[in-house]
This record gives sequence, structure tokens and C-alpha cells, in this order.
Amino acid sequence: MSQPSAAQLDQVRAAVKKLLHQPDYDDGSAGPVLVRLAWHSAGTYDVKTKTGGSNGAGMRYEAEGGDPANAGLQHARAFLEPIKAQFPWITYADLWTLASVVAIEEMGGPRVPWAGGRTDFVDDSKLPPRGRLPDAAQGADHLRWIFYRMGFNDQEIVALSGAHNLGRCHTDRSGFEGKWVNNPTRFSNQYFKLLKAHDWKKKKLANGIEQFGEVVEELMMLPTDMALLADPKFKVWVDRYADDKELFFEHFSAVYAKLLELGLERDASGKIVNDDNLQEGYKS
Ligand code: DDH
Repeated sequence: MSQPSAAQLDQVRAAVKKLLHQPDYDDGSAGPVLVRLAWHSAGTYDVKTKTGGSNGAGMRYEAEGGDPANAGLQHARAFLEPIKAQFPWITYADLWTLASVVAIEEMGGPRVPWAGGRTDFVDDSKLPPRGRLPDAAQGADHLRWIFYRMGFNDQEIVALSGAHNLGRCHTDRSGFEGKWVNNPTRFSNQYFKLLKAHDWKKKKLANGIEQFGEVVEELMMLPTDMALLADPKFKVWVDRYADDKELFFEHFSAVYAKLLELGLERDASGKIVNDDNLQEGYKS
């Protein structure tokens, strides 16, 4: 079979939409954890060595899936298993990334351009080493070191960080606890507004981990979130996104699409040309 048709992909999109409603899970939606799955699958990319990225869906295997940074993402993968069973022709790498853009849009966010064609072939020589994903206990220098490696600039780092409008931290996954905004299943620019509006104070959790909290509402910020306020170059974009939701949506859509494409080279027709291992299902 050649590349899936638009009609086939629409069927997958519809199935993901149906699956998002999960009354017994977290805040009632699988959306946030699906977004984190796609981001962590893509965010291992290194522009210099051209290793990592969403192609290959390497997180299915222990080397990547067992990285403590990916704790909890097995829930996201499990949510998507019935869809993979229903549509076996789609690769995991395409399914994970597509599910995240469906989730973002369904939760009220922008439509993110998405193209398929990723394979599930894991090239052992290109396995990303652990430690490529950000450490929330660090500051602005660390953010630049991690995200410049993927090929992003300061504006893009802040726009991407706006994904913390969604979901929450879990003590048993990252050690941090709580959500950034009151409605964590609604995509908006609230994260930037709250970052500026509150007087965030350092708070030590029972497990010894330090995060930031405030007294009025039980919301939280990570040290890396606070770094966006403290660094003058990042702060320019925090201010702009807090004031202008449309601008944030536009920039987020562009940068999130770029994230999902890291490591993929396409020809004019959109076919991925730098992967010799096109899965049976996608060979034309
Ligand atoms: Fe994040 N994130 N993230 N994040 N993230 C966590 C949760 C979620 C960092 C740390 C954490 C991005 C950037 C950063 C989402 C999306 C994105 C948690 C809590 C930590 C810790 C995990 C847990 O306990 O379950 C750090 C550090 C950074 C950074 O340095 C910039 C980006 C770029 C995205 C994105 O999607 C583009 C989402 C969604 C969640 C909520 C997950 C959930 O289960 O809910």
C-alpha cells in the first residue's frame, strides 16, 4: 500500500477524538499526556548528528522508553493501542504525532500542520542517548543548551513551553506535583498570564523536590517555567504571548509542526527521503 489517503487519516483522526474523553483518567482527558508523548518522541533530536526525533517511535523499547524522563508515557501509548489495532497500516511514529495534533485542536488549540510517512524502524546506531530531554530543575542556560541542539531559537523555546497550559505533573512520574492552569484540558495562553500574574514562591515538596507555588489557587510552576520570566530575552515572548492569544496560537502551531518534523527530509511530493527503511505499509 502506498501512503495512506486523506480519507484514511481522517478515520484515525476521528478515532483519536473519540478516545480523548477519559472520565477516570487525570482531569478527564487523554489529551495532555498524548501531547507529551509526541513531544518526548521528537525532542530527542540533535541537529549535528541527525539522531533522535519522532521517526522510528523508539520509545516502544526499553533504551528510550525506560528513560526516567519518559516515566508515565506508557499511559499515552496504551491509550493509542486500540487505534493501532483498528488501523494497523499506520505506523506508531505517525500515530503518536498525529494523535497529539488532534488532541491540541480538540482541546481548543490551533490546527497544527502534520504530514505522515514516518516509519517504525529503529536504527540502533542512531539511538538517542538518555539525557536529551530537559531537566525541570534547571534554568535558562540549560533550556538553551537543550533546545538549540534541536535547532530552536529563544522565541520558539517560549512558544513551545506554552504547552504547559495542558496537563499536570505527577509525583510518581517526575516528582513534581500539580497543574499550571485551572483548566488543564483547554489549550490557551493562560499559562503565560499566570506566570506573570502571581507571586510565585519556592516550595519544597515532601519528597524534597523544589518547585514554585502560590497561595490563592493550588497551581504550580517548574523552575524551568520560572526561567522564562527571569531571562530578559525569554521574557519578551512571555509578555507578548500573555497579551496576544492569536499570536501565541500562530507561533505555537508553527513551532510544534517543526518539532514533529525534526529529522525528516521530504521531497517535493512530501515523501520522506532520508529513511531507507520505509515500512511495508508505506512502500509505494
Ligand atoms: Fe513539559 N513537563 N516540559 N513540555 N509537558 C511535564 C508535563 C507536560 C518540562 C517538564 C515537564 C515541554 C517542555 C518542558 C507537556 C508538554 C511540553 C512535566 C510533568 C514535567 C516535569 C510530568 C509528569 O509528572 O507527569 C520541561 C523541563 C520543559 C522545558 O524545559 C521547556 C514542551 C516543549 C512541551 C510540548 O508539548 C511542546 C505536557 C502536555 C505535559 C502534561 C503531561 C500530562 O501527563 O498531563
